[in-house]
Amino acid sequence: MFMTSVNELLKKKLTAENYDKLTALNNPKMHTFVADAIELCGPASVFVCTGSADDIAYLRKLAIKNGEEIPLNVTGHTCHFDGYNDQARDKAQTKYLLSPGSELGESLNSIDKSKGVQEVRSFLKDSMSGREMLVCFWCLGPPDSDFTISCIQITDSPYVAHSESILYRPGYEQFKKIGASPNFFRFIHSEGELANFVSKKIDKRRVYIDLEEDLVYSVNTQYGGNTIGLKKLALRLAIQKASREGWLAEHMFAMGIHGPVDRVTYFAGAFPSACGKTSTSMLPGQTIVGDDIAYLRKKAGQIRCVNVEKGIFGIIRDVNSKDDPVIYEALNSPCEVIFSNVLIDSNKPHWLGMGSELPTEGINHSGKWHKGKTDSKGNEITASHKNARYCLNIPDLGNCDPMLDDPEGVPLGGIVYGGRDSDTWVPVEQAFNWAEGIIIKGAALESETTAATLGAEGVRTFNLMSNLDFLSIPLGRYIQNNLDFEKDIENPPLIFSVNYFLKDKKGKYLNGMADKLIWILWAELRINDDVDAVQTPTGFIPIYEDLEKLFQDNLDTEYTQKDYVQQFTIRIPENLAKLDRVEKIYREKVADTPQILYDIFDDVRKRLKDAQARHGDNISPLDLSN
Ligand code: SPV
Ligand code: MN
Repeated sequence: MFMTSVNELLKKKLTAENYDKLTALNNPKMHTFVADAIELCGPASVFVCTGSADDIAYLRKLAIKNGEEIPLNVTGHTCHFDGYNDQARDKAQTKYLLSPGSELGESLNSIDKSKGVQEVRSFLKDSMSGREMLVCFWCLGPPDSDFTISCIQITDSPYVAHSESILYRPGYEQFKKIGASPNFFRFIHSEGELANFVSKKIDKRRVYIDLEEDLVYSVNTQYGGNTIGLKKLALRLAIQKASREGWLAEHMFAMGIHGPVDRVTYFAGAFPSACGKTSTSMLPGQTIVGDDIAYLRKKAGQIRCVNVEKGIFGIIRDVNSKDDPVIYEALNSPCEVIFSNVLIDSNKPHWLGMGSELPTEGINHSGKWHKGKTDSKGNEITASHKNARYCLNIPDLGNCDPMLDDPEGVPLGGIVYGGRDSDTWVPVEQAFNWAEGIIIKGAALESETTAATLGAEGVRTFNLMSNLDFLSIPLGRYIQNNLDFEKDIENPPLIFSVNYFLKDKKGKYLNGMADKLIWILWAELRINDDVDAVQTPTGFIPIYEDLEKLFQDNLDTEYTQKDYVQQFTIRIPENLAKLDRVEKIYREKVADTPQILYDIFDDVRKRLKDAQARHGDNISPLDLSN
């Protein structure tokens, strides 16, 4: 489109006020994007959100007015429903648009670019007719920092725009600062045709990502993971950008762990969805920087990290006053919260595991609901969906870390990798060094599946760095980038694995929910050289007496030597099987796996076998020395 016609179109379709707001940003590429979206999607009107209090209030009101959100009793609280079959990220229909000659490796889902663009644009054609197009500006990371990435989101869903106003920092002023620069991320979303306020054409749900253009299309869906551009769609763009520029974009929380006296040590942690990531970032007595996505950069010989977001889109299931007091408090206080896919009764939200009895009827993602209701396949519909969520501002939490918005980020002392693992890893273990941490903790991460993505639950799946769903570069290159990242860093963060889901032979969990605090506090002590450790074939584990004291001091519970032995027994056959399982995936599916991965796997396998020859299949930590 020529600039004159862009300008004419904008002038014609926007009110004078909205036109002025848009053109106060002098960015031709952005103007062309908006004009093209208007031509394609055919909205009835266009609203430009500057992030001012009035504009944000407008989005909130619109979400309620058009029925996408329902106001609840507590001031600031609303509820949104996604369609019955639109409750999670759609991995199958999320694809990279690949130009001829580009290569991403066979593990990444892609579609020929011209075919994909044509398809998704045909679904977007006139998709906003009769509705208002919302044009919003946000940024990833704190503004005015090396981490900042400017973004524009176009959507016809005020729920999406409202969620983004909670989750991201305002970007309009930042956009002014980038001037005419073409370097920003673009997201275009339409919920498509609606029935009862939810996307109707689920079979035409698509999320297509154009890495060459830093542009993502999303259509015929409302679920946040598919629609909130700055969340998982931006993570894909950021991973590619980071790879080009020498930093890391990770599916990680960030938090301050408060050690002895006034010491704060910052951690980042990667866990697949629904494996304890948010609850780790919310550990009692600690401070949260972020719960989902972090950017890591090297600065002055240190690795520093920011939360890309300023809010949480967290799983609400099992949030109760006992296990998650800080979140529970916010969910019951007058502040801005969007509940999604919970059960509503008398204008109050209810969810599985909230710690009180649930009503036997109400409204949920299936419509009018009563206990025992089944869906068309005969499956019982639970009161709230297992992936039901809340969306709130981190500064509304009592434990918000003061460094949340620091443009320099927080200095990282430790990195944690964890998954849902019933039988292999011990509750916490420190890798011997950076490379081993990246390879046998991060790149070997597996998890038993949960409700956060569509598909069967409870299946053990490979998920390196918990970032597999979002990788936009070949897996081997991603691993190599992680390995290289410690270069020029004098004291790289220590790398740990954690496992909150270890079970005994009868299938009973060996740890309580609260125990995770102890594993992380121990890691904090290790980083600061305060405690010694026991050496295993795969890393360093705690000495019993240190855990005994940590349990006593922090949870006021007795931690017996029997607990310790049971939890920290090194399960050799399971560890060997895991290495074989994961290595097979790399050999068969990841053509560019760095050789060092196989070398480290071989070293570790040898150490495990030597230990097995000496001690047998199950090695008590008491038989290992420090
Ligand atoms: C996750 O599933 O990892 C989430 C929620 O954080 S989503 O927005 O769906 O990605
Ligand atoms: Mn996530």
